[in-house]
Amino acid sequence: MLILQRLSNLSRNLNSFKNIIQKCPKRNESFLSTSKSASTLKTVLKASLIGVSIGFPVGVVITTGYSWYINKEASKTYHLQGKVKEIEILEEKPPVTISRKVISPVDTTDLKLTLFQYQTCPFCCKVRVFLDYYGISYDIVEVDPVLRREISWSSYKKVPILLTQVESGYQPLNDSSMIISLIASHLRDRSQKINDLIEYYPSIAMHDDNQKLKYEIMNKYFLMYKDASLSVENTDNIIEERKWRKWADDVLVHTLSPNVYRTFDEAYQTFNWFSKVGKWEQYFPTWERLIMINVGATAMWMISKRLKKRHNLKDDVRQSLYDEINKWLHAIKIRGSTFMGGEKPNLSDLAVYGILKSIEGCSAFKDALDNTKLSTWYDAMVKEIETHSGSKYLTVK
Ligand SMILES: N[C@@H](CCC(=O)N[C@@H](CS)C(=O)NCC(=O)O)C(=O)O
Ligand SMILES: *[C@@H]1O[C@H](CO)[C@@H](O)[C@H](O)[C@H]1NC(C)=O
Ligand SMILES: CC(=O)N[C@H]1CO[C@H](CO)[C@@H](O)[C@@H]1O
Repeated sequence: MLILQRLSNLSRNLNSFKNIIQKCPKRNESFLSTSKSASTLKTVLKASLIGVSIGFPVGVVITTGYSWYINKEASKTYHLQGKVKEIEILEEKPPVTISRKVISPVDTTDLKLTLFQYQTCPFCCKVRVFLDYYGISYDIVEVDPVLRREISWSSYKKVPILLTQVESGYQPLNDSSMIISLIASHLRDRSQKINDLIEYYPSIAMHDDNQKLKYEIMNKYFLMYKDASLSVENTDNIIEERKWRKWADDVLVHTLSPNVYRTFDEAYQTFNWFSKVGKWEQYFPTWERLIMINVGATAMWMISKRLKKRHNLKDDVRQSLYDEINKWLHAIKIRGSTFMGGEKPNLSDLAVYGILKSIEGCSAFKDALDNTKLSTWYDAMVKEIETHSGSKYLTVK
């Protein structure tokens, strides 16, 4: 949902809209009305030559100045490059009310987990699907996407956050893909404790393409196989699984927003569905829920246009969604099996399913079912998750 983050971008968006609306028609008007007479044309040409000769250096100065400024800002943080973020651990459980408990009858792990989430955030859906598939019990805390008081104890400000009980206290885990890789590594070999595994997923400071300092979680798509020797065939499968997990986060997920907020009506319907399945009525006061729906729908509808451009979606955004889904289905077809993981789902099946599940109640999802062959794989996944079929493969220990 990224609501707040996008809301804060809203004013910037509005500004660029205003620029487009104000600039384009004016330019066309003046061109049409002056092209009739040769002398005015000459004047215009001369004026625009002057315009160009002034505009070009001004442009160069502005661009150089801007990148000088960006580099100057970046230079203040270059000494932080490569810095490893210290891992925070809590002594006490944060005082929050559990929204609901998911109790699995087949849970053989002794994991004590609390998931801080938005019900329809694709990254949170991914984590829930993973836990449900393996039949692991967990508590859920539904976070208010506007005020986010429920995660005020955390310096990491996104969801999902998975709070795990460990010997020395409560260990929060930050990112959906890291959470899944870490817990999956633990499930393969329970002698690898959460506290030990966390060392393999450090957050390291780096500068991105825009010279902005950010922390990147290392190895987030990697499982830790410690000492296990793997066959070449297994290695191939692992690489494929990793590739599609990354694709789910980097590509598939970006087709969602422009689709579910495509028109104002669709955005409004989408937020009403969020409210329903997120049980906003139950968890949040009415005024807060109405703000979330109305402001959210309006903002996202406007912002989705920009997201469409940023992620290079087609003008008909549905087509981009179908294209990506077809890419996925085609790759499974080539493998000649029900799932990417073969006869049983692997982590990439779980990730793609989780992400698509986050839009289940939107018309974009219905359209995707009608216009692609998604349903065969999707229905098979629904069954796997509902029956916690992954629990069969967990060794009791
Ligand atoms: N890479 C993170 C992304 C998580 C993320 O972007 N979460 C969104 C919700 S979908 C969020 O919490 N954004 C901040 C906000 O909404 O204020 C993950 O995979 O967990
Ligand atoms: C989660 O993020 C916070 C804030 O960036 C950081 O302090 C903490 O150590 C991170 N936790 C893990 C397990 O990486
Ligand atoms: C975690 C998991 O179940 N991974 C599986 C992914 O799929 C391959 C087969 O393609 C299996 O070998 C992995 O065990």
